[in-house]
Amino acid sequence: MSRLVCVSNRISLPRKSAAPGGLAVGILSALKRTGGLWFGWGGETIEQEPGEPDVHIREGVTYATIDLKKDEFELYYNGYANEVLWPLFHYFQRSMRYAPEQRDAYESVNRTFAQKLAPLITPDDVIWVHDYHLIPLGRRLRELGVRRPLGFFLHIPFPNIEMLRVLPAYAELLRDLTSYDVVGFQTENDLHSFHSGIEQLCGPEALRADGRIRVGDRTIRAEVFPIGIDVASVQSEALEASQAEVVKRMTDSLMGRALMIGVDRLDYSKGLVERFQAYQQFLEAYPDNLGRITYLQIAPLSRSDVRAYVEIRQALEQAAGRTNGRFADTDWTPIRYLNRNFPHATLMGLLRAANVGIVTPLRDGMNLVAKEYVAAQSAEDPGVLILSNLAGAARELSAALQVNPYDTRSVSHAIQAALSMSLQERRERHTAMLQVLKRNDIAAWTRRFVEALEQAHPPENARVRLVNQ
Ligand code: GDG
Repeated sequence: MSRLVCVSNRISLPRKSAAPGGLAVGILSALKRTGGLWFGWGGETIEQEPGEPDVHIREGVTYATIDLKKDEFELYYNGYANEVLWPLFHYFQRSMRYAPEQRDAYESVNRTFAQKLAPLITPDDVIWVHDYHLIPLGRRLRELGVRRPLGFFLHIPFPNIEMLRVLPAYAELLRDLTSYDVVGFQTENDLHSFHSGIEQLCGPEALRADGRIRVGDRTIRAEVFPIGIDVASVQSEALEASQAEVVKRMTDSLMGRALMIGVDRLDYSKGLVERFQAYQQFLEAYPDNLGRITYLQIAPLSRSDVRAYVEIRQALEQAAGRTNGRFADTDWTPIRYLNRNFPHATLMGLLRAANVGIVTPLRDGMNLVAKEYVAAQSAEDPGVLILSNLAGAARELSAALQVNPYDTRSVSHAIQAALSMSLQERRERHTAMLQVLKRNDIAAWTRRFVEALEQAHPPENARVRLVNQ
């Protein structure tokens, strides 16, 4: 059996206090099965050139972390990854801030990743690269003579060619994706978008009838691998945490009111401004609910150095303040808005306590919180999931109350429908969704991707000729 090498922008060593987030749980579950190596940035920036990786072994998994140069990191991470690729891939063209130096830094950091990783690769390895920060890494590894199977999985949406063309280096980005042997997307939509790019770059004959893609003298696999969650672990975390002090204190403080919960990184793609608006419209349209519902929004800060994230934070503080100022009473606050982090298990306990889970991103690759909300519910008395039809998860979770997140009036009606839904309907919807989650859980996701990688035929000559070269 091959050794699995996972590569992601950021890795964090397992800590006792906090369970890692969704992507990290996925990578760890894959690595723990095969034993393997996780390579990435360790979280430190330095003034000088990065040295050799720091290597730690924990529970059979090897972690190799590198430092990155401070000035380059800013341009690569805050700049190209999060001010160019992230907004564009989420169809927020107006939030994109392009500067050529950012792209230079992005290329340079990917070269550094390749140079530091290549010497660690052994003849048994299969290499799985994660997410938009590292698209050029595969090509760079091939240039350094790496001949093992290379896979890439995109956690966020892939835009249609008409949106992708806004990126000055879009052809190079598509070319870089074709240097992998396996390219994975969250949904059929993303795969179709990738096909639209390949068709433009290589001509329609590149898309073969069996779904494979012919690029020069190579054939690559581009497929859909929707990420799942560890259902059993979320269920037991949620059940256990429902007895924890912090969750009990929260439920006691509701004084019998209904609870609606949202959990999202503070990011403009998550649709929080529109969600706050929808909640305000709900309170206006259904005044019987005044004093009878609490909306708990947990939104840990992320990417605080990027301007768009500072702006969204201000907009949300104002919106929450407006609604609370207008509707709150001496013993009731309509929105509890928190910018702090919680341990994963506590979050699962809070999700379980909520009658309504509201997940309304304006665009999302998958959205694990939607899946976690469903898994965290009690089967006897489950809550209702309101889910954006623009989240990747909407495809699998068709039994959620689906909404268009921009249509705030419909979202306000959906909140009312969720609160008044019969127990029988709540159970039927929950059972249907849980079945889907169990069928495609995190283990199935990693197994399918690793199998595809193991079947891949990397090019004979590692210094492969790529399209348009
Ligand atoms: C990207 C894509 C795709 C949240 N707050 C805390 C915390 N979380 C956990 C959640 C969940 C994960 O973080 C967030 O995952 P999402 O999928 O909801 O969103 P992104 O961070 O944008 O993830 C997304 C995902 O990658 C995986 O492919 O689904 O579309 O954008 O697991 O529970 N965890 C802890 N404390 C918190 O305060 N410990």
